[in-house]
Amino acid sequence: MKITGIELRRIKMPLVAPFRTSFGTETERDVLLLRVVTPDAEGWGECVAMSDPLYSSEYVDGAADVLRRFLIPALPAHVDAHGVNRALRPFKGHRMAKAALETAVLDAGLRTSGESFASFLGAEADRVPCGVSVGIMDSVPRLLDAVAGYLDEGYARIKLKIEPGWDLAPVRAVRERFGDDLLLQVDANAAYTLADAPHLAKLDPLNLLLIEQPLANDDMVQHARLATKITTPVCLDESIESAEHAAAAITLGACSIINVKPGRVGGYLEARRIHDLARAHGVALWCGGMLETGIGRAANLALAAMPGFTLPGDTSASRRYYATDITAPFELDEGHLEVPTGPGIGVAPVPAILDEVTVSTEWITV
Ligand code: NPQ
Ligand code: MG
Repeated sequence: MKITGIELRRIKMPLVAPFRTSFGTETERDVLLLRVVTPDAEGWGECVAMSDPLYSSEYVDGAADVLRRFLIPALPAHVDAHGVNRALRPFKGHRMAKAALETAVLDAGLRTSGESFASFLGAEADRVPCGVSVGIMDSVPRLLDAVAGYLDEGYARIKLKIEPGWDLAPVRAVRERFGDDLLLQVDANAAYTLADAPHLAKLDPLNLLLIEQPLANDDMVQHARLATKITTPVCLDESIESAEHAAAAITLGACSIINVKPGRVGGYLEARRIHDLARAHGVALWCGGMLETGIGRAANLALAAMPGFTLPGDTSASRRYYATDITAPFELDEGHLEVPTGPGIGVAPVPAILDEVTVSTEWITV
């Protein structure tokens, strides 16, 4: 496939409500979109980096810079997704930028051949159960109202963001109010240290599905220690940036569950490697979320439909984050989202909506 050029487009999407995690509060999503243009088709990719390097070291301006300065110029004249992966391999890090480029090229190629992203990945389900991530709130009553609202919408699983000072009381309150059958898990975004193990063990009686990334991203050994001190299963998010990291975590016993985010691991091909590895080791997977627009959401649904993804993901409906999505909105149906079946990722931005949220565009000839 020959690439004519690539458009970098910055959009600004207001969130329906502020989203607070242990690393900060977001009120709008600053997104970099890639549009790969070929003679036969266009492909889309969404970069999941945040505007500030708070979740990981990547940030949107940095991703745009490395794309225009190094990654896009390294593409061969004729390329497929595996070729992109190979061409980008010499450059260290910048996995979210690489993932966006690989996805856009993959989408263009699949649209040309007429195959869906789900079929390409080896997905088996045609709909996936969805969970929702609930931010840190000002008070427990507000949290209970928010959770009640999401359960009314049909979400199959609730994830509560936690941090020191916002953990035992809110999680206990949610468990007490909504009962033992609620699928409930927590995400600390690296806010604790191993010294907090006795405190985190107080979550044990609450029957959580998992605790996600309790310790720092580079604390793999400490996560293995923590896993022996608490009964809640440990799930890793930030720590897993590649299939090699996943193999190390599994060998160490640092986690029994992995949150897979294609952006964090450098793309869907790497995400598929992690899928195959984890499945072979009986490690459960679920698809994470980075407040994606419909573009990233569509591709994540294809991933979440692979057979190793056995837990509900953070693949929420469009309206969880955005009053108006840039694609046709994804809407819950009995707690599930449908996996797109059209060629490529199966969705495209609505031009008028996209123009309205666009802050800047840049065209790079390849
Ligand atoms: C997580 N996501 O699993 C993340 C982290 C996260 C859905 O909980 C702007 C952009 C704000 C990306 C806040 C969920 C964000 C963000 C949190 C990602 O750890
Ligand atoms: Mg997380």
